[in-house]
Amino acid sequence: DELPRLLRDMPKCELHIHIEGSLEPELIFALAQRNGVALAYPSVEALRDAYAFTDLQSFLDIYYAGASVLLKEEDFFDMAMAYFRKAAADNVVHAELFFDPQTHTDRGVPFKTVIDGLTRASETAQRELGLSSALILCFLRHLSEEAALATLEEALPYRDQFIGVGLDSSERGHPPEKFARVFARCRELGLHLVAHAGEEGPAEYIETALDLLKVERIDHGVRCVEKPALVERLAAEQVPLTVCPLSNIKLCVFSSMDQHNIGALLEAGLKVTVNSDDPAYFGGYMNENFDAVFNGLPQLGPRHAYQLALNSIEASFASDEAKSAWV
Ligand code: ES4
Ligand code: ZN
Repeated sequence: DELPRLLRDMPKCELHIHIEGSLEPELIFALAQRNGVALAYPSVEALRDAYAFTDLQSFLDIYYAGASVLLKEEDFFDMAMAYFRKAAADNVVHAELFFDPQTHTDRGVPFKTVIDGLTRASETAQRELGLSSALILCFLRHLSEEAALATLEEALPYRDQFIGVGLDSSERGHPPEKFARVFARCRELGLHLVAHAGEEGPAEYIETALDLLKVERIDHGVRCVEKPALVERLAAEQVPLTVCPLSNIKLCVFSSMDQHNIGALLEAGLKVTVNSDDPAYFGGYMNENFDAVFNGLPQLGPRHAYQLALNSIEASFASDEAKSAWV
């Protein structure tokens, strides 16, 4: 069977990866030691054993705790380089990385420390691995819009080091319209716009993200199926959905991979992509996600694999010139 090799070898883009979610337990412990940070877990094994999530919030609590070891520019560099090596091994040719500056600035880590470490890793990955990448700044939706606006102001001196903004963290009770003003400002600045919507939150959040925030892609979006008219719209407008299959299983959005709707969405003509979300927490990087999807949904074959890879290239914010080199 050629399918496993095709999944592994085809060039692909990753469009939904929280770089703080690539922090493996071993690196968390190494950075805790290097920085003299105390952890609530006695060992790597004990930390990994705590990765049993019931919903998004139960994950976010442990994800923010893990990020507490990141203090110096070198820490952000080491974290991103570890991810880039994994991505390159999976034949990811281009990655767009989410980062959560508020998680760090609220602990007293300067914005510059965060973005300079990530930028230096991005440049190193291009040079040493031939992997292109870009950064997308995410606002934490459980915090206020005023806090997001302040973060944007802090980020503006580094405008050339990121290509867009997104919206992540706790979805329910924090609808897109809460961030209408900050997204309008980002739009004026010429930034790309994306938002998490329809992961745990309702299908309406996908509609308001598109109509009020004017996002270009929806992160997750799997709950669109609850509104048939929305599914039709997403297909007609070819709105990319950055779906994260292993994440959805670990956070109990679907009970198992054979229940996942990615195959149905793809068959319905939506511009679906496969992504790892928080690979250190959810059981794998890009190729583990592709393997899990194609093992769990045996109706999918090489034609679907090719379409998913093509979608990821087309839905990326890379230049047309770069894209034409990958197809
Ligand atoms: C996230 Cl899976 C997920 N959803 C929302 N926000 C996040 N931040 C990191 N991972
Ligand atoms: Zn995500």
